[in-house]
Amino acid sequence: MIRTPVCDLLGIEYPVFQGGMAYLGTGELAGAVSKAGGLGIVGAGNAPPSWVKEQIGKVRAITDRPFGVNIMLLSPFVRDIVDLVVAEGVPVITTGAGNPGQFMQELKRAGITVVPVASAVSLAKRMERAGADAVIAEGTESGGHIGETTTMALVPQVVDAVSIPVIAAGGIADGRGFAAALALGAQAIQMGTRFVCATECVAHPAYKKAIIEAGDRGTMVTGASTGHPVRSLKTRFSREYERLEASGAGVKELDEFGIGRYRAACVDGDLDAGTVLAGQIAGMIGEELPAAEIIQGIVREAERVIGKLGELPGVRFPVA
Ligand code: TUI
Repeated sequence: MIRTPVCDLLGIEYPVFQGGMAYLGTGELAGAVSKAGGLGIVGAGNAPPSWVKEQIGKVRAITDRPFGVNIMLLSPFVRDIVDLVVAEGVPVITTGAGNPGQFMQELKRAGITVVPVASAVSLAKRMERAGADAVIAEGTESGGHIGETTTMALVPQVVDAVSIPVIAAGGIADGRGFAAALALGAQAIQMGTRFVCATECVAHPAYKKAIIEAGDRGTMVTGASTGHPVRSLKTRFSREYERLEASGAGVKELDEFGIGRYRAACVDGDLDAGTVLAGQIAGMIGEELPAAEIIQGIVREAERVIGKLGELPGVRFPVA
């Protein structure tokens, strides 16, 4: 049994978070993850509060266990989503793509546990000062909007820089990665790409298939010139976007070219015109599985890996 203080902080059985993904972090997926003992997270993305409220209702119809809502801080509805999660008594909030400082006191006063995502040590320290209960250190291996530092380098530096629990995200999809994250000082892991390929995830079958078929070099990063670098699978659209960006197109033109592309891929399954947000670990994901099997499998494998650390092939631990 892998238990850490984060399990007690959040009232969950296993220290495994599901990344809060726009469109894909629905009530069905978040409910399945929470029911299985992890932390399921509804991804508010750019959705209106009515959609998020519906998803919260779906989670609660599936399980009484704790769950979260991810607030994407660039959303035009961010103010209304904060009001909604307070009114609904959502137990845990994660945030992405910004600093939740301005909402922190309000969320904390409502008794909500606040766990922002940070992609750099400076951000993690700022979030701790603002009152965060824990922080998700997300490496550049992740899908979607990313920072510069790898999970391997970021996690221990964040662990050393803050006193609150750290959750590792980016490039983790099996028990070896889970064990490595614990070795780096993390108290939990968060997985996005792995849960896109959960049976309960509403991603279009073509989107899941593209992840399952991707190799280790299957992703690329575009949008650095806009200030919002994004990792996605190499598709016809992402190549076209890369060419447009390299030709010196401005932020406005690039933003317009990108409108609706994520929805096109994950809802409509249009992989030519759409953007398939996914992390580098897509290369290791080989099948669609129910969320409960993903969680049980990764916990069991991490336990086995940790138990066998003294028996690694070719590695000898000198006896003092
Ligand atoms: O947020 C994510 N992943 C996302 S958000 C998203 S929607 C989007 N699409 C295009 C452009 C921007 C957003 C798709 N994927 N992960 C968590 C995350 N947060 N990664 C990096 C950050 C982050 C970045 C800057 C957190 C804080 C931050 O603060 C900046 C500041 O100056 O305060």
